[in-house]
Amino acid sequence: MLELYYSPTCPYCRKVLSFFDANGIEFTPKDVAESNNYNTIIKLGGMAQVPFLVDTDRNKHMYESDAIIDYAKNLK
Ligand SMILES: N[C@@H](CCC(=O)N[C@@H](CS)C(=O)NCC(=O)O)C(=O)O
Repeated sequence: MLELYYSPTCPYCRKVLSFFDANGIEFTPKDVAESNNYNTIIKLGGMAQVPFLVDTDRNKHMYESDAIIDYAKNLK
């Protein structure tokens, strides 16, 4: 399962969200303003930056919108 940590006002996040939407990529959205999501990013990746992708099946996580899109492309 893919989890995308994002902020609704972040243009890099919107780019990834648009790509996921256009390509029918299933994911769980995680708004960093909610719950403990912000702390989770810092704990896993070390930086408070969005977008941040977690692939729970492959135990991978990454920053950078272009890297996230490339990663998702290669899953298809
Ligand atoms: N190069 C990054 C830029 C991401 C970025 O600048 N995100 C902003 C929000 S729009 C952010 O999280 N800033 C907080 C920080 O970098 O500490 C990408 O393409 O994902």
